[in-house]
Amino acid sequence: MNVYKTVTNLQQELKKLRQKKSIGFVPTMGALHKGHLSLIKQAKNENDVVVVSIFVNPTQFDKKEDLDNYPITLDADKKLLDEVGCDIVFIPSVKEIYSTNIKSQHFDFGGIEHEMEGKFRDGHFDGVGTIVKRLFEIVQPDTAYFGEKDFQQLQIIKKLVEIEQMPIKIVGCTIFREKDGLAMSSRNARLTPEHREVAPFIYKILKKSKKKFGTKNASKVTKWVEKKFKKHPLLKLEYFTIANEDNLKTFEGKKDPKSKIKQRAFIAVFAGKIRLIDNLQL
Ligand code: PAJ
Repeated sequence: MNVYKTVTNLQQELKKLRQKKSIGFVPTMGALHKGHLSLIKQAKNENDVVVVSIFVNPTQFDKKEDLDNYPITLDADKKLLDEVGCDIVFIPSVKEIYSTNIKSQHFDFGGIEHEMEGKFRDGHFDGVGTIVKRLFEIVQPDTAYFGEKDFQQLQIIKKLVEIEQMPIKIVGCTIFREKDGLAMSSRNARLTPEHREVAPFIYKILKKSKKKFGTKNASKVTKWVEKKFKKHPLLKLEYFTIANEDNLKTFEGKKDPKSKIKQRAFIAVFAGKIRLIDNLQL
């Protein structure tokens, strides 16, 4: 596996490869776990060459504390990437990416940026759009892989390539979970043992909501979830929303099995100081 820290060196290598080989790309912020690796394995199956980037992007953090506490495990990451057969890893510095102007570009993603995460994380999707656009320009992959774990992010990236007219196929990958159902996340390692023990409650509630949504309308299911969390001693609900997958607008009615538009339940929960998100197609 080749490791590159500068755009120039990476592009020199990619220029040669691009003539004959398809390039799959998986952008990450490191602290890799099996969720990330599942994306890389899929990219590996579908492309000749796999590029992974590791870059903790400062402009997508709305809280400085969150950025400062973001886990950095570069040696372990490189080992995992090697084992899973990654060909190229790009680990740029902040200066390499942003020069001296560490600012986001402002994007209009047609409204999906204002729903759910957009309401609670100011400027987050401008930061994500800025870094992914920059990485796409640098790597110019044929296909890029994103997890459904961050479903709103996945939809934003699909919109980004459309707006910027980038010839890149965006592939969404299913959520990889712990045995007890907790969605894998770099943040899980920061949970206290008590919070880690109760965290699978989030996925259990999502599954129960799915069952209930079969017969009850979405607002009723939402109220039921809110009541469940009010009673929970350790987990604090930030939001639970049933929304359309395409425009991410809140859906309040009953499930229509004939409709082409699917709904998904989205949830954000505080387990102590750690914010966890998850979602499930209904
Ligand atoms: P990061 O949180 O490191 O995630 C990198 C990719 O892994 C994202 O596409 C994310 O959705 C996916 N992922 C994380 N946990 C997953 C899980 N349990 N199952 C499946 N996929 C999972 O998301 C980011 O970084 C950044 O915002 C980034 C896109 C790199 C831009 O900075």
